Amino acid sequence: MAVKTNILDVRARQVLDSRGNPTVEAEVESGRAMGRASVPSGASKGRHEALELRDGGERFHGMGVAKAVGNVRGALRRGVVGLRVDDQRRLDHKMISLDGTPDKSKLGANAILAVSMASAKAAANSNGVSLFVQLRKSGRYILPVPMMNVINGGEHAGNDLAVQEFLIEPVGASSCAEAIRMGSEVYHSLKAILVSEHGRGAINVGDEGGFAPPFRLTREALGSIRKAVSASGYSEKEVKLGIDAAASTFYDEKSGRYTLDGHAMSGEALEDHYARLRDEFGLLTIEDPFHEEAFDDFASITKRLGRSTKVIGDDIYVTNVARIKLGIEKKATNAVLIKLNQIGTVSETEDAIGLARAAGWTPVVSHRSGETEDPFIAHLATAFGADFIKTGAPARGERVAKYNELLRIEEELRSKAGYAGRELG
Ligand code: 2PG
Ligand code: MG
Repeated sequence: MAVKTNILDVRARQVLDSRGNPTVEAEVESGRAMGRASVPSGASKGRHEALELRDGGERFHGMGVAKAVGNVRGALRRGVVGLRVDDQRRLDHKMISLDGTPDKSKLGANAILAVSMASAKAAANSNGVSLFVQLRKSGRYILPVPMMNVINGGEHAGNDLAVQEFLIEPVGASSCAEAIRMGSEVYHSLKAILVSEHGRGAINVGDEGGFAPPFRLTREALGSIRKAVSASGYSEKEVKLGIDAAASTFYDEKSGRYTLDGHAMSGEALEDHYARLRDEFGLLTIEDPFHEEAFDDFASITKRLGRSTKVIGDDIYVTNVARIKLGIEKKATNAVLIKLNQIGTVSETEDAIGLARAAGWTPVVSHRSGETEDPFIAHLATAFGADFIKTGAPARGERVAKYNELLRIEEELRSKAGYAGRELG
């Protein structure tokens, strides 16, 4: 006989993500409560990510996830009904073994992750606690520094900026709520500066809610953000800048060169270019400076800039413990981006964060460019003590869903919560 905390039923459906593409939403029902979760989807994906199962064919231009939804309703439901809703590891490992492939390509990482996340929420709701408490029950919680993507380029926007993301990081705030206020103020100052200097067309936004001005050069984008920080009354120490180059997207495998800022560059020349940008703009974070297999180039820039800059690996690691281990061996970076859907279960995501922490690296919990209104990652970042959370501009519903959830979490924790900012500045 099932007790009240066992999984009684699992449901799933197709819903739309923020780019208007279908994605998987699942519901896990325990005797006491229900948990609902939906999965995000990337545009600049790492080659080694777990597989996002898409239908192909004509419906939704091939982007349908009816097969993944079918897998939740069929194989996954049959496999997990009866398991304890609060034994996340057992549940996740059951689904991993039902799939049986290294990249979750049989059932789809989107199917498996939706159930994994929904189950964590069902457990929290069954116990009457917030999700972050369910994910980690003890210890002092530290709220992450928001990394807000205020200018979009690369595959996230229709402009000519090769660098994908230009981020503001309010490390000088005294709380997460204050950081979110500072971020919103800088975002609006930037909007005014872009309108007055480049006209109203410059404030159209990209996939993550950041502006997509008609710039070509990395320096133009960073320069206007720096102006916005100062126009908002903040110093460069209080609000740091960062970039996600997503360099695989401007790397040409044939020539071995990167095309950025009007030049085709070798890895070495690109490192020099980043070093100059770092010196000029005091970049606190540089994500994916090189393509996703360039462990040695990553190690070289980390050695050179890593004392004061977080070199973050995203596409190179894809939240995969085996690849992060390789990175640790090679001293490739000093920080790692964490995305649930790159690996496909909550437990494996927790393991990736734990491994990074043990190596002294900085974990950065991240959204995807295609998101839903699900605020799961706000809880994940709080529960596992991520130093940063990257979840887009302080605008657009699917982005602010996460920032607003952090406000609620901080309010719930009151003085019991710290803010990760100060030590990072
Ligand atoms: C990234 C992400 C999120 P995408 O590269 O870090 O900002 O983009 O989801 O398109 O991979
Ligand atoms: Mg990235």
